[in-house]
Amino acid sequence: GVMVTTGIVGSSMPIANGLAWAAQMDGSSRVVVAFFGDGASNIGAFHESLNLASLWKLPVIFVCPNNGYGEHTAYDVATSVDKISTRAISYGMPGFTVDGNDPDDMYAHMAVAIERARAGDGPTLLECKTFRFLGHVLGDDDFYIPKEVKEAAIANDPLPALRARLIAEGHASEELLAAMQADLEAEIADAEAFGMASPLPSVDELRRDVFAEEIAA
Ligand SMILES: Cc1ncc(C[n+]2csc(CCOP(=O)(O)OP(=O)(O)O)c2C)c(N)n1
Ligand SMILES: [Mg+2]
Repeated sequence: GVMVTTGIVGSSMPIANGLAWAAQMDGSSRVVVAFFGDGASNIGAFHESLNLASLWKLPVIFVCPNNGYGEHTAYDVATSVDKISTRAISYGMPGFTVDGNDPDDMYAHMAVAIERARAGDGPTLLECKTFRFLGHVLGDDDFYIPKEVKEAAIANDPLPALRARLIAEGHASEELLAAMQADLEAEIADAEAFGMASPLPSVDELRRDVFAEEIAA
């Protein structure tokens, strides 16, 4: 169900609207989830997309992992609101700030948003607070992130915490999780090998899936 990824900041939202509109026209129960960063929420496409999605009650969920930085720019110096979720008010849709590092909080909010989308009530905006452990690009020494802030975030890494919790609550054993991890790593390695061994796509593919009817080059 992963329809598209793109390197253009803010471009996931209009695309998600198109896919959600298609789902609505088909009368299917599909729900579309658009991911984008805190920086992307300052791009025009964010505002246009939320407006249209709300107006047309599209089955889409706008999920913004707010990691506090857009490239090398801290949230506070680039964004006019304390919480991105409040921007939902302008477009007449529910908006929530969620602990993006807490699986239970994420599950609960996504469940409500999916139910709302499927019921034909329209979109939801979820701002999911998180952090990033590395700089924006390779070779970026992230000098612009206060050292203690980063250290505190790493100490609160949600993945080891979830792993420990799954074991403590008896949902999984250490052996099961290790086996799952090994399987997934092997699958990723296979996919990478397949990609590297595959021929480059032909130029003819450039226009494929762009228009309903193929337009001759
Ligand atoms: C339209 C556009 N402008 C600028 C860039 C360069 N750029 C790449 S990532 C980025 C910052 C994105 O920040 P955010 O939305 O917070 O996403 P994050 O990297 O934190 O997930 C920028 C400005 C781009 N890819 N596309
Ligand atoms: Mg960001």
